[in-house]
Amino acid sequence: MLAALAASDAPVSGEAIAESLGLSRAAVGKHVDALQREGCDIRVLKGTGYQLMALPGEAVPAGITPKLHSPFWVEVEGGPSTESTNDDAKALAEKGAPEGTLVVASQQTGGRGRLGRTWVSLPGGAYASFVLRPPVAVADVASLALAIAVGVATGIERLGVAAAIKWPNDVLVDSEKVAGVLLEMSTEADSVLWVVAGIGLNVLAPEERFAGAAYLGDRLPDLTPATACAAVLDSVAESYAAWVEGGWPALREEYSRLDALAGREVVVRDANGVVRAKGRAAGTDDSGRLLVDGGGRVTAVASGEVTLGTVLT
Ligand code: BT5
Repeated sequence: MLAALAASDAPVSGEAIAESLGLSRAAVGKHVDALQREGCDIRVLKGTGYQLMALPGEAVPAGITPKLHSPFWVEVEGGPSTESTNDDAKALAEKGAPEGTLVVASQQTGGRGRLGRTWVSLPGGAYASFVLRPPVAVADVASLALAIAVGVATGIERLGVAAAIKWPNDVLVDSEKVAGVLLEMSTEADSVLWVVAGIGLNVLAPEERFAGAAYLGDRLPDLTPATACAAVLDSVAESYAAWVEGGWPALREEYSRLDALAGREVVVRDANGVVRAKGRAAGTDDSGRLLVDGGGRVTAVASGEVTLGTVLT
């Protein structure tokens, strides 16, 4: 059964497997269930068949540990499914987990975005959250999400796919969202006790694609979620180290190269939908705030939602 699936990079129909092994279709389904329980990552494509994506040890999270090369990652936890890796990492942070503690999952039942939004977390993606204890003042954490986005985008580029960043936390491929970053933190007076950073990364496209989403597997058909996640995380460890050392200015040049907004007409709204700035996006200041040039008057925006207008030439 496994051999029949492993022999093909493409999906294999249930009928073809049943015929070659002399089994009923129902028996094929049961074998697939059993292989999935053993840790094989098998995609079930309704009406098409089955595709072996990863052997045991290749799936997130078991497969990720051997693929992580940065010494930053001190502990890897997680399982096939959880409600939210951010919640799991926050619980570990509260219990004193050190910086570099990582929680990964192959799917989430309650994946979260910012401002109470949902992060669609189907199997085939990678969901990772990690504990940071940055030695900076609370106000300086503002640019950390963007620093992590730089790491995610750079990691995707190292896999061989061109990526871009839409301020403040979207990573794009072909102008569509391939990853999002969510930061949560605990503070005491002006000190940061911990930050938990979460990354949701779309790798294998599900049968029902999320509108506006990009999937790395469309560009790299052999890519597994574990490989993609490890590459991105190692790159994030680098961008985080650069940020701790030199703050946002240390990453600004790299960001400029990845900036999806540069020179474009944007409207920035706050969480209540109130317009905070309107004009041409002009990079970031030293604190990672978005600069918006509204016809000579430049506004620096610390947070908000960006809507793209027309491209200015
Ligand atoms: C984000 O929020 O982009 C942050 C997403 C962080 C998810 C990770 S997964 C691991 C960790 N555990 C969690 O529970 N969360 C973190 P935001 O900028 O608010 O964007 C959310 C919006 O992105 C939604 O309202 C949708 O429009 C869109 N979206 C949701 N799921 C998506 C997906 N899988 N691919 C592309 N876009 C998606």
